[in-house]
Amino acid sequence: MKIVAADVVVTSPTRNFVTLKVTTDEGVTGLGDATLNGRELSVAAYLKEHVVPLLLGRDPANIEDTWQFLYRSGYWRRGPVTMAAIAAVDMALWDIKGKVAGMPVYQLLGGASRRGLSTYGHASGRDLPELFDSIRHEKEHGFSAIRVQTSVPGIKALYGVAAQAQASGERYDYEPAQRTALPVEEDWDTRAYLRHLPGVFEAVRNEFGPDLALLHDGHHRMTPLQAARLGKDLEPYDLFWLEDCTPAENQEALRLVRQHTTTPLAIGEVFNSIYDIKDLISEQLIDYVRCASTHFGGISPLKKVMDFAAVYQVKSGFHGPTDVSPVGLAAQMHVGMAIHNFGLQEYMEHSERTNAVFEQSLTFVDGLLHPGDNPGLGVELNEEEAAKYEYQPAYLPYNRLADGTVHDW
Ligand code: CS2
Ligand code: MG
Repeated sequence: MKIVAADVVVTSPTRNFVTLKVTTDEGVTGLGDATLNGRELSVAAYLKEHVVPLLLGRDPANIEDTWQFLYRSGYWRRGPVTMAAIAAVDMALWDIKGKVAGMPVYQLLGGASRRGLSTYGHASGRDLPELFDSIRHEKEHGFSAIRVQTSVPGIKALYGVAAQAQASGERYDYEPAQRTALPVEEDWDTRAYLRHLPGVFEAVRNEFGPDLALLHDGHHRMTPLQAARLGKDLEPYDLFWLEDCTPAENQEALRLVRQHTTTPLAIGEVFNSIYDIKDLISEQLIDYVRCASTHFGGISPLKKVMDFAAVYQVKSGFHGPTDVSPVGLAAQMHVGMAIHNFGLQEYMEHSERTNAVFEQSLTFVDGLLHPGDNPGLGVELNEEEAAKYEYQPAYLPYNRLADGTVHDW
């Protein structure tokens, strides 16, 4: 079998998605996600200009060889643009392999290690009553693990907090990338945040009892010492994990945090390769790998990093926001089904419009997500629907401190 075409499809149903569609001479097609939130067109160009010409004529069966060829022959390795492009090819080839074999991809990765994937939902509130409503809403939706984000007095806009109360019956459609010509500026004050957050978790624990798994995303904003203090302060409320407590590029930071707290740590959504996370795993400085198939080079490296992590009892907690497309989500669901050291899957649910563009076989029943048993990844692109939505520039917000200094967002 030979690859005869590879097309890059950019569509923007409710947000921008970049998808690679690989076609073989036997008419089998495979999909891959190449979406890099806020920088989408750079990956589309990388694919179109530099990857597609190399794929034509190749045997789609040789996934590992194609991955190594794209990684090594490019000379300039790693980075989110390169790795998202390679990820899209890797996913598309696994999709094709599954379709040829007549099996869902998780079967090719070793078969199912569980009935489905435990997931966590997102709750947020501008005050406690709104937060409690949001948590109830997520529980009713089937989630037994919930990420809790809250407004902080003195900070106007805050990451992960919905701008409006969740209307009853409606899911929280989380959309931080805004379709504006320039990134929106937000404000930040770490001391105010550190003072406020433990009280919120105390109130949530008192209200919802000891069973509910609670998570929190620090979104890269603290210094190592501040993170260590927050981890300690949150210990009485038994978090499932504290995510991205410090900026991920400073790996040493986790060593300091770890020495001070037993709050479990999760990190990795911005990582692109095993080299970003190997020391954190082997030194047992983290508990959950947050990498996403799309930004980590695809299914092949994600499966490998999890097999490496298994040696150290580190589990998965793959990044699943709405900017990972249904194709990227499916790719990591198949990995999650197969590996023994699965932990928890983030699940935000895509909008109806997105789901009309990407037709999916996934199911979500009683909090358990399953990729379905269609051959391949279980996602098909409805190209007519996709063509209705043109790309729209969108940016993530950014932060400034009170004195005007730019801060991590
Ligand atoms: C996040 C994301 O889901 C998460 O944990 O940190 O919402 C993140 O901000 C976006 O994926 C950025 O594109
Ligand atoms: Mg996060």
